[in-house]
This record gives sequence, structure tokens and C-alpha cells, in this order.
Amino acid sequence: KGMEFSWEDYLKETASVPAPHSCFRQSRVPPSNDFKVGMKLEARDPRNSTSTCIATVMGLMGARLRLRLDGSDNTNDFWRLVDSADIQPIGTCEKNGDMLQPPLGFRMNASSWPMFLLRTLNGAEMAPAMAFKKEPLRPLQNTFRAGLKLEAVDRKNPYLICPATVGEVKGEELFVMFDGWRGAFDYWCRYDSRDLFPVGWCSATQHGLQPPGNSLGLPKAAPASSSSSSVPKLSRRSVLPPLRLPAAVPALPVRKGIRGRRPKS
Ligand code: MLZ
Repeated sequence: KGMEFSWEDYLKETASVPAPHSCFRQSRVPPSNDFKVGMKLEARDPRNSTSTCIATVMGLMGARLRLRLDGSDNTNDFWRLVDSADIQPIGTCEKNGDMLQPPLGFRMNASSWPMFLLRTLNGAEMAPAMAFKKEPLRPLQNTFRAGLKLEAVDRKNPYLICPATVGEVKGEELFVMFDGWRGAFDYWCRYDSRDLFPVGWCSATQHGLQPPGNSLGLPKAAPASSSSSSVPKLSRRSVLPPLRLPAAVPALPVRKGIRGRRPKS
């Protein structure tokens, strides 16, 4: 088994600095995860944020829950922190005088929703109120700075949290750049996004942390060998490659089919 990724070594190797905790909308002491697989709760439908649905906990990772909306298919699972404002105990919606809605893409006829709701809740194990933690307040302003390191959700593979670097800061937004992935997964987001975590968060919450990719982040046109002094200095973007790559290097972000493709004759 390969060596695990170490922030301590990596920060030294890349001569970089973590973004301070005060930048993030995360609690200083990470919340405990008191949910169990199979428990039901109310969740905002990620694809239709005005509706509140019933969801089932399909999995747990660190302080996050893998959720599936009841009545939806298994291809739209999503992840939420235990202190997310998007989730609440069953009964909250009704208490507020609202109605539980079928998820977008409800797999049955809309007319069967009331009966489906009764059946899905009948005998269900409901997540206890104490498992839901208060969402931390947002920092008053965006204090991220270009070059600072963080851990961030890979929005294309939202079960993953990966080492990243702040690329740019613009008003209330920042550009999140994933170390070693040539920009393929980078995104802009608000500074108070719940998808951003301080360095050490995964370790503190026992959530897996992906090691950085192995791409040097060189521009595509870069020559294979650039020992010549006439070659202009290349921008290294997010990251100097770690001097010591983790033994288990993740697959390059290459689409299946390209590797085996024959050249056109
Ligand atoms: N194995 C997948 C995941 C890449 C994850 C990158 N995260 C920044 C791939 O190679 O595309």
C-alpha cells in the first residue's frame, strides 16, 4: 500500500501556506457525524431548491452524508455536511406549514405522491434532531488570497475532497484550482461555499483526501523536453509537482477510449 498524502511535507515541497481558518464557513471544531445509514430526513432538492423532500442517508464520510431523495433514482445522490442548512429533521416542513414535495424526476405518477409519502415514512428510522448541527456563520468578507492552499470538493466527483490552491480572488468569489489536474476540475465559487475546507479538515473528520494529481500543470503546447535556455519560462500555475509523488498515483484525467484509439489511416 502506498504512502499517504501528507500536507506537512507537501506544503514544504511547494513552499506554500494554508488559508487560515477564518477564511472558511466551517466550524472551528468539526461537527461529529451522528447519522446512520438508512435514516430519513428532510432535504432541499438540489435540482429544485424551492422544494423540500424526504431523503435517505445512503452513506457517511467524515462530517458528510450521501443522500438520495425518496422516489428518485439512484443516479442523483448528493452530499451534504451534517451542519448544512439544506437538511432538517422530519416534521420540520409540516411544522412550518409547508408541504413535502416529490423530487424532480419522481419515478411515479404525480398522483401517487401522497400514498408514496405515507409508505416511505411508515416505520422509517428518522434521524434524531440532535444529529443536525447548526450551520456556521459566514465570515464577514472574502479574505482568501491567491496562492493559499485549501481542501475542496471536486464538483465533478463530489464524493472527493482534494488539495487545491486559490487561483484568483474577485469580489465575493474565488477560483479554486485542483493541484496537479491541469485545470480540468477548477471552478469559481463564493468565498462562503460549504465546499471549501481548511487544510487538515479531512484528517480531523476522518474523511478521505485525494492526493494531488500528477500533472505538472504545464501549458498544452509545452515541448516534451525543455532543457533549452531559449524556451521561455513556463507558468507552473497551481503547483510545483511534489518532489516525492505518492506511491499510488491517481489515473490521469484521460477519457476512456482515447488511450486505445488507433491513429487515422
Ligand atoms: N479518476 C477520476 C477522478 C479525478 C479526480 C480529480 N479531482 C480533482 C479521473 O481521473 O478523472
